[in-house]
This record gives sequence, structure tokens and C-alpha cells, in this order.
Amino acid sequence: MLDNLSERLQGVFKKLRGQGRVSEAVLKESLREIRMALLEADVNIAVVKELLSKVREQALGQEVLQSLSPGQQVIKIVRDELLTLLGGEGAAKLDFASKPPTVVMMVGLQGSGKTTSTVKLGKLLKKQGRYPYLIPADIYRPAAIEQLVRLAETAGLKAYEHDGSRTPLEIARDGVVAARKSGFDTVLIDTAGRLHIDDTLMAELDGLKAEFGPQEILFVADSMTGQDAVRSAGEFHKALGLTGAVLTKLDGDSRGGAALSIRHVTGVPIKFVGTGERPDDFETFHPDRLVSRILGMGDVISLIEKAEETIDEKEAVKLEQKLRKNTFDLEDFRDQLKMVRKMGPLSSVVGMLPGMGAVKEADLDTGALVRVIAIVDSMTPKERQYPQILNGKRKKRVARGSGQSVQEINRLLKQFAQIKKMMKTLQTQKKRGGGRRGGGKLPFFRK
Ligand SMILES: Nc1nc2c(ncn2[C@@H]2O[C@H](COP(=O)(O)OP(=O)(O)OP(=O)(O)O)[C@@H](O)[C@H]2O)c(=O)[nH]1
Ligand SMILES: [Mg+2]
Repeated sequence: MLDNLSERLQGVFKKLRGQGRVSEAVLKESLREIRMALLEADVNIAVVKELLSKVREQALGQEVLQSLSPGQQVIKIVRDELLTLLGGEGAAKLDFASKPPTVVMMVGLQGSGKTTSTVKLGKLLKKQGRYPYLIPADIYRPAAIEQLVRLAETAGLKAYEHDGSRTPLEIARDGVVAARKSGFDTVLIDTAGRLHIDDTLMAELDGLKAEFGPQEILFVADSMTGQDAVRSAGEFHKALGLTGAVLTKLDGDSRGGAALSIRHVTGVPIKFVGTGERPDDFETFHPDRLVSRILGMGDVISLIEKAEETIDEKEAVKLEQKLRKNTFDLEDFRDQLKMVRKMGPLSSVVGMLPGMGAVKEADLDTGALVRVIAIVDSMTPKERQYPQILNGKRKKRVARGSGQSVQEINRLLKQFAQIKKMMKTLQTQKKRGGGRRGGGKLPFFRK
């Protein structure tokens, strides 16, 4: 997602970076291009105008920061303004009741992803040590109850089962009682969607709100619908008083406009994002990370988190020691690739790496990973440790063993050499204290 916007902005910045000084003409041209890029990404026009006027004002009145070149300063201003637009550095938190259970209502238009997000949020909360209980309160769409119950089951969550013959209010009332009885501390209510906002729906939601005084009313917005999502968020907010938004389907080719406008237009913070159909494709929303991603600095921190979830701790320590001693070899490389494979679809991982935003899905077939693993498997331990001993004869043997061509093996060796070089640079930076946030350790190896 946001690939186009990211590409365009990075193009503008590339030009700016090279500038020793930014003349007014260059600034004007850059702002024009940024404006086009944002509009094409379907960012709300009022938002674009305000953002650009702020950037212009600051760029012109900018005191010269010693450490940055003028081009970099403009980039920094754009970054800071985008961040403000999204609600500032940190993630917005969920509000929990001091006396359980906390009640969270999921609301939104039809098909926006409410039911899926209810399950995803439940799973995330469970990972964080809470005890979530899911209540299906959509009695209108056939099989809606069944859908939530089934999804909850596969995600290892408990849901309130009922036959759908009562009103949503009665169902939720009983559901909350059942939750309290069984000691669940967080109740997630999945509500019905409508094609359009109508009075009946609002009255029903309002009734639930009045009954439970929910800590959170989360508006689930389909990011693919762009400004429509922003508009209906505004209307729901006016009617119900939302506490946050969940932006779904960011994995699709949504242009990103909704993400960049919803907070500013409605004043409601984005709290979570859905990035796929599986129950794990769900993240706490971090404005700073999204901005880094758009501006191409790579969402290294998300990557680290994702990696940490999957990577065995001992393995990570072992790898870090190897790195430090510079004995990282092909065998470690292969093991690392195996871990990467465990982390899910490759594109979702690679998209977060700095500079890799432009890599297209098609370039990333998992088949390539499997081939690399097969090649390394066909080597002797000594060859994995000292790849430089791989002469023509040995390469031919490995090629035969792995069913790959010698060129393929050469390519892998070249890539591996590059990776080692990159790791060395990162290590040196780290020693100089120039590491990134997050402990300054390398992605994959932080623990
Ligand atoms: N790719 C992708 N698909 C999603 C995401 N979230 C939901 N979906 C899909 O969107 C479709 C609709 O999701 P639901 O959760 O049923 O939406 P809903 O808002 O509950 O729909 P109604 O109850 O009919 O109003 C399903 O096919 C989901 O798998 C997401 O983040 N990414
Ligand atoms: Mg639903």
C-alpha cells in the first residue's frame, strides 16, 4: 500500500537531497510535486492544502539547522508535518476500564472488515495477556453470527453463541453477563453493518452505547474506499462519538488517502490497521512508522517486532554472537532465511526494509527462498563456512544436488557477499553509536 505515494515522494526528495541550497523556484516545484503525489493518493484536498501551506511557511522561515542540508531540512519538515497529521509520534492506546469488563464496540459500514477485525483484535489482546470475549451482535446478515463464532474458534478465542432470535441489545446484555461470570476482562461486540448510515442502525448502536458505556467505539474503515471511508467516519463520529478507527485492507492497493486524512478530518485517531485476511494480519498503528514507510526510511521497527514474534531467542543470541565475531556463514544465512519464511508472506516483510518499498510482489516469490535454501543444503559444512572454497567443480556438484544452475549459485554467493558487507557496515555504525532506535541492534537480532 501507499507504494505510489512513497515512490513519488521519494523521487521529489531525491532531487532535493542533492541541492546545496534550495532556491524558491526549486521549493515551489517540489511542493507542487508533493501536492500532486498526495492528491493522487486520494488524500483529502483540505488536508493537502493545509499540509502544504505549513510546509511552505516553515521551509521559507526556516532557521538553518547546522546538521542538515537545506534539502534535508525540507524533507524533515514534510516528515514532521505528516506525522502531526497522523496524530504524532506514538501509538494511540486502547482505553481499559478500571473495573472489568472493558467493552469495545466495533462499528462501520457493510463489508468494511468489522467481524474480521473483531477477531484480530481479540487475538492481539490475548497475546498481550488479556482475556477477550467476542459477542456477535449482527442479527441481520445471514450467517454473520456463525462467521464470528467460527473465526473466533480458529483463532483460539471464546465467543458468545446464540441463535440470533433476540435483539442486539438483549444479546449483548446476556453476553456481557456471561463474560463477567467466566472472568473475561474485555468484551468485543461485533455489530451489523449497513450500506449507508441510517437512523435505525444509529439508534441501535446508540442503544448499545447507552447500555454499556463502552470504553471504546472503534470505527472500522475500509481503506480501499478512500475518502468515502473518511466521510462515513465523520458521520459515525457525529452520531456516536467514536474513540478510534481501525483501518483495514491496507494490504490491498489502497492509495493511502484514507490513512492520511481520517485523523485530521474526524479528529479520531487510527488505533489499529488490518493488513491481510488472516487473524494475525493486524497491528497497532504507529504514525511514525507509517511516515517512515512512506518516506522510504523503512519500517525497521515493525520488522523487528514481527521478527521477534517468530524468532527463537537462543537462535537470535547465537546469530548475534556470530555477527559480532564476523563468522556469519552460509549456514547461518540459510537458517535466517528459514526464519524469514516463518514470518509470513515475504512481501509483507521486505516492504518494511529500508529502500525496499519499491520491490514488487512479483519479485518476491517464496520460490526464490526455497531455491536458496536448497542450494545451501547441497553444500558441505565446510563450504557453507568458507564459501570462497567453492571452485568450478564444487559449484557443479552443488548445482546438481540442488537442481539449480551454476549461475544461480554464483548469484547467491554474490548476494551473500553483499549481505555480509552490509552487516559489517551496520555493525561498525553500531559501534560508533550510530544505530537506529530500538536498542541499536540489527533487525532480526534484537532481543
Ligand atoms: N485483504 C484484506 N481483507 C480483509 C481485511 N479485513 C477484512 N478483510 C476481508 O473483507 C471481507 C469483509 O470482512 P468482514 O469482517 O466480514 O466485514 P464486516 O464489516 O464484518 O461485514 P458485514 O458484517 O457484512 O458488514 C472479508 O472477506 C475479509 O476477509 C484486511 O485487512 N485485508
Ligand atoms: Mg460482520
